[in-house]
Formats: sequence, C-alpha cells, structure tokens
Amino acid sequence: MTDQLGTIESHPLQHADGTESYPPSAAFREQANLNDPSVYWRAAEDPEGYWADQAQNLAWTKPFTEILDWTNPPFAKWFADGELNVAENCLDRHVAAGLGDRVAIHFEGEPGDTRTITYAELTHEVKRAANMLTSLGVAQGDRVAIYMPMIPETVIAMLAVARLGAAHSVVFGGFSAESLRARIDDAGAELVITADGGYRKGRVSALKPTVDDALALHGGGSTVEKVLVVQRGENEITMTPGRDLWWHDEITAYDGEHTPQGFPAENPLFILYTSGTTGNPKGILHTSGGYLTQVSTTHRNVFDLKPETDVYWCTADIGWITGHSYVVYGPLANGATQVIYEGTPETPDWGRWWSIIQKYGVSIFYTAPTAIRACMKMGRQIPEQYDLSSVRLLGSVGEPINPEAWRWYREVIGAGAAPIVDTWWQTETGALMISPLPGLTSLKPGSAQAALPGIDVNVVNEQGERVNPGQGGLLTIRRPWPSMVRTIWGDDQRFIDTYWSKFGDQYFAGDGARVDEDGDIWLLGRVDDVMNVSGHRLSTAEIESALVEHHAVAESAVVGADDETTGQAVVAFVILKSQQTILTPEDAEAALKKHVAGQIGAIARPRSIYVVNELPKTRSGKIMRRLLKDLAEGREVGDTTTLADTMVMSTIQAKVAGGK
Ligand code: 6R9
Repeated sequence: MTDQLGTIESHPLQHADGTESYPPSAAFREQANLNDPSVYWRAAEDPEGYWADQAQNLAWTKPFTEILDWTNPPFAKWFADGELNVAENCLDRHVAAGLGDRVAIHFEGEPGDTRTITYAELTHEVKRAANMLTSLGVAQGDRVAIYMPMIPETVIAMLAVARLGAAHSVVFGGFSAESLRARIDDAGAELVITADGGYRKGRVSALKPTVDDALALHGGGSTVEKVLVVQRGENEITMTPGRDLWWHDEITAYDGEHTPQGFPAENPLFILYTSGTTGNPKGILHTSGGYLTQVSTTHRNVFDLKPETDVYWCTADIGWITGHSYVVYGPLANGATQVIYEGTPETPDWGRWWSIIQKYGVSIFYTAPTAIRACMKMGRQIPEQYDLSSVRLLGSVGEPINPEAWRWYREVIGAGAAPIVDTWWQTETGALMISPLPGLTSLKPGSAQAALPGIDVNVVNEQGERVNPGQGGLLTIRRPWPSMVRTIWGDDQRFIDTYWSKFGDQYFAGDGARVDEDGDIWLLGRVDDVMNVSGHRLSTAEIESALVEHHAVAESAVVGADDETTGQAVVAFVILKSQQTILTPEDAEAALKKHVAGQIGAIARPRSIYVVNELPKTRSGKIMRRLLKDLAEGREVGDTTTLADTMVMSTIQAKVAGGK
C-alpha cells in the first residue's frame, strides 16, 4: 500500500472523484530545498519581505533600501535604489567563493564535438568579450542583437552585454531576415552578434547570410554599425569590410581583466520579442535586480537544485524566454553545472537526448510536452536502451502537459519516481509563476497546480472576481512580482492596453484556467488569437498579414488546430486574387507555405493551406475563425447562424474534405 508520504512512488493515490495524485516520497521530501509548507503562508503574509529576503541571495554592489515601488502602476520598480552587476552574480562571485573549477557548461555540439567550461573559464571569456564589446563602442543603455546557434559563445555574448549594462535582444536563429530586421529596427541595435552557421539535423544551417539579407532590406540603411561573427559552421560566408568582424580575430587583442561595475536594479537587461494578438511582435523589456532574484529563486526551489551535485539540462533554445531564464540567468546565478546541446533530438537518431543524459549524468531535465509526445511516438524502446538512473527530477514548460504524456515521462524517463514540475509562466512573467514544489506538492498529472510563494495568481470571471472551486475563468496576477515585464519596448500604451486595460488592477495573462476543488489550477490554453505551436507563441494576425503580403493572396484566415505532436498547428485558409496569374490553386499550398516560412521563420510554416473562394464572416464582416477551427480539427461545424452567408461553410467544407 501507499502510505501518506507515497513511499511506493509508482503507485499514485487514487481519489474518490477518479483523479490521482503523486505525493513526494519521504526520501525526496527529506532532502528537498523546500520541505516546510509554511513557506506559502509566510510569503503570502509579507510578499515584499519574502522577495527582499530572496534578493539577499544576490551580490549587490549597493544594497537596496526600497523593495517595491508601485506608485505608478502598472510600471513597477523593484529594489530600485540598489545596484548590482548581473554578470558578476552569474560568474565572478562563484569564482571568488572558490568554485572556479566547477563545470558551468558541458557543451555538446550536434556533430559530437564537446567542450567543458568551468566557472573560472567562463568568467575569463566573458571578461575578454566585455573588453572587446567596449572597444566596439557598447556601453550602458545600448542594445545588441544576438542571432546565434546554441553554442557557448551565445551565453558568453549575452553575459558580456549584461556586464556592460547594455541590453541584449536575442532573436531565435530560426527567424527570417524580415523578422530579424523588424527586431533590430525596433530595438535600434547598433551591433549584431551572429555566427557563420550552426548544426541542425545533421547539416550546417547558415545564419550570417540571413543577417546580410536583413541588413540589406529597406534600401540597406539601418542602425547597425558592426556585425561580429563567431565561427562555428565553417560554411562559406561573405564578410563586408568595415562592418563585419570575426569574433576569433578580434578577441585575441583582449585579456581577461575586467572589473564589473554596478548598475541600478532597474537597468534594462534584455528585450525579447513575442507574438501578440496583432501583427507586430512585442518587445518585452526585462530589467536586472528583480529579474535575477526571481529566476534564481525559482530555479533553486522548483528544480530542487543542489549545485554541488546536480547536473541540470534545459533543452530550450536560448532564443526563447526559457533559454534566457533557465539556461542562462537562473542556473548561472545559482552556480549550477549544466548541459547545453546544440542540435535537434533526432540527430543522428532519436536516442540522442537519452545518450546525453547518460553521458553527463543529468539529474534534472527540463523540456516541453511537444518533445515528450514526439519521443512517445517513437516508442519507449529507444530511451530504454540508455541508463537514465541519474534523473531525479523532471520539468515541463510551454503548454499544458496531457496526463498521458505526463505518465510516460515519469515512468520512462523518471523511472516511475522522479517528481514532475509542470511550470506555467510567460515571456512577460520572466520567471516561473505556477508550479508544484517537488518536496511539498502531491502532483496531479496535467495541472500546474499552485502559485509559487510570493505570487498572487487568480482565476477570475469577466468582472475580475475570483471564480469558485470547480469553475473556469481567466488567469490574472494581482500583485506585482519581481521578474515582471516592465513595459513593451518603446510602447508604454500598448503595455497598458494589452495587459492592464481588461481588469485595471490585475495583470491579464491571456490564458484560460480552471480551479479544482482543492484549489489547484488547470491551464486551458490561450483565450486570444495566439497559437501555441510546439510551445512557441505565434499570432494568427502575424501569419495572416504575411500571407496577404504575397502578391497572389487577397485574403486569409489562420487558426490553430489541435495537433497530436505539436499541440497546435497552423492551418490557413486563403482567397487568391481573381486576376492574379502568379499561382494556380494547385501550386498555392506549397508556394504559400514557403512564403510564410520565409517571411516569419520555419516555425510559422502552416501545416495546411486551403484555397477557398470565400471566408465565413459575420454580417459586420468579422471572420469567424471558430468555424474554421472546427473544420481544421475535423469536428462538426458549430453554430453558423450569425454568418452573412450560411452556405459558405459547406463549400469550404467540401474543399477541406477533398484534401485541398
Ligand atoms: C515559458 C513560455 C507563454 C504561454 C502561456 C501559456 C503557455 C506555458 C505552460 C503553458 C500550460 C504550462 N504555457 N507554460 N500552458 N501549462 N506549464 O512558454 O513562455 O513562449 O511566452 O508562452 O505558453 O499559454 O501564456 P511563452
């Protein structure tokens, strides 16, 4: 039998209502960083005091005396009169504490090359890079765009920018020249750091040519003065004299002496662009002291990190918020040893991830449900060929994890024993917000469960009132939290309109959620026109506008349809211009898929595109995406009575059924 502490872990507790839960084992609880449940109420009684205590885990060059300044909502300031250097917190202080020989990064390149980098070495490299960037003119307040593969230089570049008090804007390497250029322009970046290329799926995927294309767009004039190029793929590239510099040539001139300067806690640390409900991506601005406090605290508590013994691996690309907070800043601020892997899970075969876990003895593994489902599809016989006994904790992020995938993950990767932390958060929240605490929470597959200590999450109705247990509503956050988005870069009004206009005093996350009888939170997905494809946010509007930019397209409607592997998939309906001769309806699907990938990036490539003669619209002319979604998901089409032309759905339906 399973006792109250769940010592026989593979057998969950079965509840009368048919649900199951998995309490922490006595052994796990005993050793956990957090195992006293009073942490929740102590933090709730004095959230600011709780966060101020957490901030003391960082090294401040000037101690703060103020905690939260909320006198001008929704613009929060945390620890505003304090000063610190973020890079020093991630590097120098560990070396000063005698931990210089600890491995910071086990790097595994996709072709199989490896590098082991200690904290002393990483500190040395970041200091040299900071000196190099200084001589290229980078200083506090500047913005640097980073367009890189998953290699150690990406981390080094980010930390060197942070060390100088400048802000980085990392653009995911899968984005197109257009997307890169829009982000460079919006941030006004003067320097781009890139690589010739990186390895993906067994071959070199070029990056520098995309930077060249981006900078050549719109007549060529941009804010960018220099492009610094790391050599990785050794693919053929063109260097523009006077503008482009090789990292390895430049760096030789600089030594490893660099004294970190303290910057105000509210100094911008980075801008990261994310899809909103309208076409233009939003530049989410994060600052220094509060951000680092919350990412380091949550990384230590939720992943139960023991920096002396754990080997941590988060598979996220650094181009996403998960890579920023849980590959770079959280783990390094905590002095963790981690794995960084350059490539894709299926290269050279689907055993790659598990061979990496075995090779480095990974004990904490953090990935996304879409990846877990892809591995499930390939079958458990693949991971079963590897020794995964080092794994003691698993994490999930990006979308709700379906209970079936949860059980497979725990059983096959976690030996039926590892707690799974299902972490809900967003680019805007900067750090984890809702998650189990592995030494305290009885886990429920499919639920992110409870707000972390010091966080005030609510599920509310349209009036902003809390819903009763058992009911659904909208997810909001009531009190400011240290790592919250400070504004949308250059657009305070959009920041107010997007997140604060709906409820005034509560942050509106854009997610639907339900609270169960125990008060646990179940996330239900986005309530706006944002899709979640493989854990990446894409807006329907952004893809629709890319489609109508094609000369042959008159109109388009895009929906996110359920997809077994990627969670959601992009499905587009387009009307071709009647006079156009560029595309035949037969070529349209392939050509437009390619066009979208070229405009935004491969992640936005639609799974299907249907050429139709009309789109379903209301009498006021609004496209009824709900009906298209029914079609795309193979369901019976819902209520069509508000359509201007009720026949339109049956003609579209015939197209979809006919395959085109
Ligand atoms: C970290 C990250 C944020 C959106 C968010 C929500 C979805 C993320 C989730 C989850 C259910 C989880 N989301 N984690 N939904 N359970 N554990 O993914 O940031 O790319 O900004 O996406 O992702 O819909 O609103 P981001």
